[in-house]
Amino acid sequence: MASATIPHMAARYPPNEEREVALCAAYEAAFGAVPSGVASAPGRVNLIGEHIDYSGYGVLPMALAHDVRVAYGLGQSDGGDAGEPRQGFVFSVANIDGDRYPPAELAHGGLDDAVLDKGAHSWANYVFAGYKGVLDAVAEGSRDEEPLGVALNVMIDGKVPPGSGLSSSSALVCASMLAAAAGFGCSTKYSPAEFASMAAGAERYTGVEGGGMDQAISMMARAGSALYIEFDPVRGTPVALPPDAVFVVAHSQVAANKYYSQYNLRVVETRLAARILAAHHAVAEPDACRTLAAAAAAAGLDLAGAEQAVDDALVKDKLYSIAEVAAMLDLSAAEVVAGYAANGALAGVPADEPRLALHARATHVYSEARRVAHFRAVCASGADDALAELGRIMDASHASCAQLFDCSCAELDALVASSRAAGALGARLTGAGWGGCTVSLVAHSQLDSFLEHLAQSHYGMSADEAAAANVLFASAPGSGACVIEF
Ligand code: ADP
Ligand code: NG1
Ligand code: MG
Repeated sequence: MASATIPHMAARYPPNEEREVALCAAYEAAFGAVPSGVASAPGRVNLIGEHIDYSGYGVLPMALAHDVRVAYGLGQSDGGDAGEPRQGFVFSVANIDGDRYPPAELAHGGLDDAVLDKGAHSWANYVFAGYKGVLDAVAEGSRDEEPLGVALNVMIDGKVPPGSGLSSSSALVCASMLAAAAGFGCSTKYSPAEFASMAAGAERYTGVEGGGMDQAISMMARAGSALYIEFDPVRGTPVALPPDAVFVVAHSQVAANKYYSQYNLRVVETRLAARILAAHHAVAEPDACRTLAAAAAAAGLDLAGAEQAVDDALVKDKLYSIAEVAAMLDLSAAEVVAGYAANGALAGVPADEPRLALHARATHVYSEARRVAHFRAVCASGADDALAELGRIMDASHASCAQLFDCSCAELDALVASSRAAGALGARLTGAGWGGCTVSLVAHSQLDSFLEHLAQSHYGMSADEAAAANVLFASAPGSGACVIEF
């Protein structure tokens, strides 16, 4: 049964766990007060279903043990009493790794002037985004004349490798959101699914037009199973993985920052493909088809039918220009950009430049959604050859990501090849790609030899050294976000 709220645990202060001791000491040093609690949220590894959440299709991630922790406490109000609301709210943000992530503040007088600068990448924006997501939710239930905000201090300690496709960004947004919600006194008011949806919307304030997978698994995970996550509305179904399967994460050692990647461009390509499919099938409300899932549903197509429809409506291997798409949709080029290219994804692209690989992107999405269904069916089957079949599905996913979605890179492809040579039954990139990590499926009996072989062949070190360097580790389905209150 899904839990009604994010788990809250009471704990004595000072804590005795090593990481929490250091985090709380850093908080005390920075803010001269004792924190009220610590919110934590995990990163994840996605097993199958890449780049399809923002097209409305279900995905299958599991939470990692690696998490982001946020110590929080109310700041000083103007009157000097902790927690007293005031007209000018200050949200003070600091990081245990202050050299890399310097302190920052979001000062505002209400909802309207709590604005993030999407035009620049800043680590603190992910923290501000979590706070602003709570502010938005609180604003819905408040009266206009109420000053809205809370004076809050937070200290961050993140252990999810950043820019690695393991969702450090969403772990940071989710943990920050829960810390802010605790500050606002509403951290038990929303369900994990509601928080997941709030956090997915909030992370878009950073300028990345993401789906909802990462926030959903971080808020909703339960130890012991992967989660099949569906959208609109967000919901999760636990999936038991075969007992002899181990999923191993390996790092390509290429950093992949989503803010600077082609991520938003992919979102636009899938949206445009959806709109063209809807027009091709003369559906009743084509403008309502913002995702490939919506377009297939409106046209009454199952996934195999949708893949066929892509062949009928779009030209294989063709790169479309904005002007060509505009002509197909009976719009101007400016209307295409204004209506479909969120967060400046087409900024600076000349209207007649052939840039949009619509057939390939849509074919990936529909075929990947089929692979997710196949993967779940194999997990449920208990068949003798289940692991071999899951491995084949993962291999096919990687090929589709690399060839059709163009989100791999030479280093990821090489790591996938090394992983197979080391004994993986299947391997693929995980997360957005263009660097970051792979996930490999390994039979439990082969785990030690796989880790040793891959560590030596790919990283030139022992398995223990690779684990210590956080570049190669076996993962088990971890638990979701929680709040510890002192
Ligand atoms: P991913 O989610 O795959 O790790 P993203 O590019 O989406 O990659 O997010 C990485 C960004 O998240 C970093 O550039 C940084 O701004 C922020 N971030 C992640 N972890 C931390 C951390 N521990 N402290 C501060 N910022 C972090
Ligand atoms: P990463 O690479 O972990 O930031 C991103 C998106 C997901 C999903 C995957 C690709 C965000 C917050 N995350 O993950 O929604 O689209 O890429 O499957 O944008
Ligand atoms: Mg991310």
